[in-house]
Amino acid sequence: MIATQLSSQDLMNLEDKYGAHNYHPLPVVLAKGEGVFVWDIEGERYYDFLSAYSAVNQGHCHPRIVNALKEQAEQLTLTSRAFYNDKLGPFEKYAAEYFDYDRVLAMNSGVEAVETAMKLCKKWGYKVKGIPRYEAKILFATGNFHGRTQAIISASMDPDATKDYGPYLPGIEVIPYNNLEALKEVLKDPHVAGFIVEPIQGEAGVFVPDEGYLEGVAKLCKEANVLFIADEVQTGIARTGRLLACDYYDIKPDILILGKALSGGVFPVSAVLADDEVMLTIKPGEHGSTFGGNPLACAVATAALEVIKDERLAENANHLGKIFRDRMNRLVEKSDLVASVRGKGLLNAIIINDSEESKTAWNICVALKGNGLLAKPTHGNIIRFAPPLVMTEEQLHECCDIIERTIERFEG
Ligand code: IF1
Repeated sequence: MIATQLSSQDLMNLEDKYGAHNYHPLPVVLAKGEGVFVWDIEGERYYDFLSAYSAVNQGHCHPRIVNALKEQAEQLTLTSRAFYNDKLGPFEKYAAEYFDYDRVLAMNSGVEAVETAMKLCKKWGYKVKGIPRYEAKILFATGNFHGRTQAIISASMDPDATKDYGPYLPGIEVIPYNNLEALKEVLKDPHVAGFIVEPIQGEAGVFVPDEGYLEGVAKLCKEANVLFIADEVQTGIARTGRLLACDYYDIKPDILILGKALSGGVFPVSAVLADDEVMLTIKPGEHGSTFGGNPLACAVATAALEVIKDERLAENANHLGKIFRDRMNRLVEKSDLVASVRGKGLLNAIIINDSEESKTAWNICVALKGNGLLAKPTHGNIIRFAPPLVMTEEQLHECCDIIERTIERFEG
């Protein structure tokens, strides 16, 4: 290492001194990524079992996506939507056909796409459903996570996300997740415009709802003339072993929200998809963003979606996910520390047998890091495991060995 180079500790100190203290990262400073691996600045290699919260489904620095970025960066990066660009239309057509919707509205971050879905939902509520002016309500589920803006945290139940950020946005009602009776009851209210829900709750700890729940949601919403809106920012784009988590249940949301892996983690790209009846309620000048639909994002997102199909990443996630849960279930039987494993495809979590306030899950993640695998606890005693979907079966077994070995040593 050259003498002038900063150490991991120096770099962590810089963030501590000059950055906002809004995160508590694992003490590792990454400098390079390729496929399922990342390297820290000392050159130590790790399996990445977070994938930037499921943004890097296609693997780090996927050459095809990075090439699309490079090529487009030398041509045209941003025009704003004041003018047309030659990449947006082709991307919209590709993505609309890919996910089977009439139209696409491109934004940047996931939370912006959720905000966009809320605005679309309200517009539709007033203009199509005929809800009296400013009486529209949007339903959310307990345990939800949809991002960090003022509007979105108004639906959150998490004190960390909401405390001292009031007053909150009105017109939001939170109902219990995984509970069709509660939904049925609240749908009696004719002012409900939509229900925004994650098919599998990520932040809540990879909570997979009961069989029949999502089909029930789709059906009840349809009967009540309420929009069923799926936030697939985290579950979408092959992560759960299908292109969309909703595909498991053969249901099609009225509004589909995508982000994260839509760009393979290369660049912030998000999108809202809907059919004409919903999407065309927003007229010119009524919504937008400087960067939304920029040519760089469109080139990157098109490549990212092509990679998902061409490399059959949904199929791989489905296959490897079964192996992963099998291996973890064997660990559950052997170990007192691991209470259970749950998930679909390569979105999984193990539940550590300890109180939510305990540091056990955190300490296990620090030990995993020492053994060459990066993961992060969510909600105290839950560890999420979400590697890039380009992993091989052999690599997955090696990772399961690392997890097993780490946890066994931890017990001893
Ligand atoms: C943070 C969790 C993941 C999301 C769903 C919208 C968004 C997210 C279902 C907003 C974002 C993130 C953001 C990140 C942590 C993270 C997360 F742990 F909080 F739950 F992924 F697991 N809908 N999820 O999961 O997308 O605006 O961030 O692009 O610290 O906020 P964004």
